[in-house]
Amino acid sequence: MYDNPVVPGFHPDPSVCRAGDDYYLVCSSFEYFPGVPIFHSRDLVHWRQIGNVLDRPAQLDLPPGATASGGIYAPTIRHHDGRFYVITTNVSGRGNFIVTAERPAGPWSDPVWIDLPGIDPDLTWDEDGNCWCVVSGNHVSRVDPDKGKVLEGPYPVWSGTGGKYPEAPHLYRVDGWWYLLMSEGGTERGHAVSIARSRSPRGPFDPGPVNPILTHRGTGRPIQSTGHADLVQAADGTWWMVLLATRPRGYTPEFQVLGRETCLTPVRWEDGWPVAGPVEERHPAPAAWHPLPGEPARDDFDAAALAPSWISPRDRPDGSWSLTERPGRLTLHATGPTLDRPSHTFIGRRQQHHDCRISTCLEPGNATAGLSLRMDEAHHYDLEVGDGHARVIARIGPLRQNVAEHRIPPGTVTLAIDIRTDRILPPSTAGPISGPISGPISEPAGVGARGPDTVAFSVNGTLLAELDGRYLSTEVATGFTGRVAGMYVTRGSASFDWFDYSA
Ligand code: 6LW
Repeated sequence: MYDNPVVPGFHPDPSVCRAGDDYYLVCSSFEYFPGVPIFHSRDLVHWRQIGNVLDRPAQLDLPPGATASGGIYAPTIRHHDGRFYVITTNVSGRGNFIVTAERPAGPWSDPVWIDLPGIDPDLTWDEDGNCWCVVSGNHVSRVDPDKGKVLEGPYPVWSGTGGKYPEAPHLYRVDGWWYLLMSEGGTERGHAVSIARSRSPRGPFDPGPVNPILTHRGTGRPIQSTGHADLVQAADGTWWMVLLATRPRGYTPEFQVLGRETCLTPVRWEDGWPVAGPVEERHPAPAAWHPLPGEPARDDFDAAALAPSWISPRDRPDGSWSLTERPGRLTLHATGPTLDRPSHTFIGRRQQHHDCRISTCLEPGNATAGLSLRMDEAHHYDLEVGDGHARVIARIGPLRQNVAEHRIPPGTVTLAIDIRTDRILPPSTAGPISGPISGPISEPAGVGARGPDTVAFSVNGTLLAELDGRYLSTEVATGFTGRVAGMYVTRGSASFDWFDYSA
C-alpha cells in the first residue's frame, strides 16, 4: 500500500512522464526560485527531488514586481526522441516557453518562447513527428518546439462540461484515439477532471460517457480539491494518474496550510475510456516497488551546494548567501530590510507535514535574523533575534505585531517552530507566553472555532508564544502556494550552523 500525497507540501499541478523504467515529475513553483522542481521515481510512489528545471535567471525572470502566486504556473514534462521537454508559463514574464534537456537532473536549456495565449501548455507528438500543443481554454496548435514556432492553429477544441476555468489540458495518443484530459471547476473544492476524445488532434472531440471522471466536490473526504491531472502508462502496462489535491483541517471553513500536494491514483479503462478515483489516503501499490532512503532531517550545510529543495522568493542573488565564507555553515547577507516586501534574503523549504518541528542554530552577531514561516510577504510569522533579544512577530495582512520578546545572551542561539494539530489553542488564548510587550493578540471572546493547527515558537528551549495557524493558510492569504519555512536576515549577516525539519 502507498500513502497519498506521494509528494507532500506545496507541489501543485503535477506532470509526469516515463523514460524506460524511470519516471520524472514536475510541479509549478510560482514566485519561488529556483523553479519547477523535478523528481525521479522507479515506482510512481517514492520520489526524490533531483533538481529544479529553472535554476538560473536566464530561465526564470521574477522581478520584485512579480506578485506572490505569480511567476511559474503549471508545467508539462514529456520525453520524446531521447530528449526531455518541459513547457510552462511565466505569468509574470513573457508567457509560454519550452526548455529541454538530455538528462532530467539538468542542465536544462534556455527558454524557447512560444507565442501562444493561455496557461497550462502541453506537448504531444503524433506518429509523423508532428508536435501538438494544447493550452487552457482549450486550444490546440501544431508547433515547432525547437524554434517556438506556431505552424498551425490555435484551434478551439472541447472545453469541458461547463465548469469554470477549463484548464490543465493534456493530449494522449492511445489506440488510434486522441484523448483530451482536462480540469474544470477551479483549483479549490469544486475541482474536477473530465475527458473527451477524437480521431484527430484538431478535433472535434466527443466527451466521455461519464464526466467528470474524478471529483471530490461536496464529499466529506479528507482529500479535497482533486484535479489538474496527468496520465502515465507504467512500464508494466498499467495506467496511473498524478493530480493535485489538498488536505484541509480545522473547523468550518477548513483551512489548507500545506498548499496543493501531489497525489497518485490508479486508472482503469472501461469501453475505451479512462476511469479513476476516488483518491484515497491509502491505495494498493503499483507492482514495481523501489523505496528510497528518507531525506535527512538535518542539513548541516557541509555540502558544496545547496540541496534542490531550498527555495527563495523570486531570486537568490549571488552574494546574498555562502557555503564557503564559514565552511560548514550557511552564511546569509541582508539584501532588504524587511520580509514584508519583495527583495529580501530568505532561504526556506516547503512545510510537508501537518505536525512538524522546524529548528535552526545560528550566530546572529549584530544582525537581525531568524526563522520565518511564510505564505507570502503579507502573511508570515517570524521568530527573530537581534539587539540582544528574541521576538515573535506576526504579520497578517495589514497587521504587524510584536507578540512576545525575550532577552537572550550573546552567542549561538537555537530557534524552533513547533507545529501541531492536536491540543489546538482556541484563538482567544493564542499569544505570548510570558506577558505581552504591546498587548496580546486576541480574537473577540466566544469565537471557539478551531483553526488548522497551533504554531509554537521557542528560543533555546524557552517557549515564547503560540499562535493560531489559520492566518498562514490559503483561505486567508489566498493564492496558489503553501507554507514555506526558512532562515532569513534583514540586517547585517548571520551564519546558520544547521537547519532541522523533523516530522
Ligand atoms: C494552474 C492552473 C490553475 O496553472 O492554477 O487553478 C494555476 N488552476 O491549472 C496555478 O496552479
